[in-house]
Amino acid sequence: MKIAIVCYPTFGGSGVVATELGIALANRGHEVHFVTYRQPVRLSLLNANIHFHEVHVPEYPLFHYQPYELALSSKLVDTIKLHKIDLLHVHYAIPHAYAGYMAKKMLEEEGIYVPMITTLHGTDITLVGKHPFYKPAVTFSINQSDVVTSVSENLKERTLELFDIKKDIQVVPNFIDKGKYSSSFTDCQRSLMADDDEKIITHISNFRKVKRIPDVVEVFYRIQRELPAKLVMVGEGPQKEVAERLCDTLGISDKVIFLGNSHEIDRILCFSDLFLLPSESESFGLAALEAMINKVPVVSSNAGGIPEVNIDGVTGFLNDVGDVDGMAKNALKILSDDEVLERFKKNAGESAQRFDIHKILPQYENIYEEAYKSR
Ligand code: GMT
Repeated sequence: MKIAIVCYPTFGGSGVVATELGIALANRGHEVHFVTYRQPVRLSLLNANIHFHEVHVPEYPLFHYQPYELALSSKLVDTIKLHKIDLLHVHYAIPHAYAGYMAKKMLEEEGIYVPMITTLHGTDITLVGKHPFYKPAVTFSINQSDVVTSVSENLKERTLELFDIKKDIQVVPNFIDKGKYSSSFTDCQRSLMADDDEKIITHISNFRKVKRIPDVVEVFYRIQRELPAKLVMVGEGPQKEVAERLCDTLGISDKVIFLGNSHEIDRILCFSDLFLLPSESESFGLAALEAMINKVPVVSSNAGGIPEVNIDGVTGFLNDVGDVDGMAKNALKILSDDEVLERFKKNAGESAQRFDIHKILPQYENIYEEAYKSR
């Protein structure tokens, strides 16, 4: 099939999922066209089946806000016509489902019918989308999608609670390409980060408030009082400075390494002993899954869809949001005994395989085929 994918091209989970999906579809022989404002961070164009179409939004002084949705919907119309696209898959409802709907309607005027699949990712529903300023448009564009998918059962439930949705929502969980990690490199450079006797705790995110970054530092503070440890913080965002200041206040700056954004998180996870994800809300927690496939146990909050990924007492532990004492205790349960740590590492790696891309990709392909047939 010829598939147009719309996503955010950034380090965020929805962009990563959309990009990895596109790459996997291209490897299966589909022709994939990414339409977005920048080349997605995980996208390499070295594949004859992958195309990238950049959406330009020219600055015009009259516009206080530049109309991205308008430019995106026009770009979609042109791309779909020029490349004879069969199907449109938009990731993250705002504003992609809205722009996709407009493109569909414009194309219908010319007798071209292209089904639209909308995948809900989380904050497009639980944080931004439910705001009264956006809610009517989000509800409308979800209801106008030909197929709606969500990345977890929990996100499906939240969407049905928060919006007046008339469409069935199919749950297609996020996935991981095990093949990418199975090579587990021989040069995992643990010694660059920590001494032999130190445990390495890792957090990866976009450092937004929803991730509860101060909780990561507080949990680590409690851990390092009990055993030698380092904290590796990966990512960029508004709460990074808050974290740096808190580390300074707690006197642990020399034990915390801030690495910024990274394209090579597997090279960091390969030497990690534990992953912390204390988020306020999380539709799925792709970062936790990426940790697990690298055999890193997860101590997390029990928010949103995280319990569908991190299994309490098996792949890590779950605590209530904000329970930093509980999270630290559970982290120490795993880290204090090498046999226990090995068991959790093994469990994490095995459990992550539930989300192997080869199990999830056919679900998307079936959805595409059904949508295409009923157009
Ligand atoms: O977590 C973020 O803030 C980024 C956000 C995004 O839109 O990229 O992530 C959401 O989508 C990911 C991929 O489906 C999920 O794994 C994350 O759990 C979800 N984030 C939230 O719900 C807060």
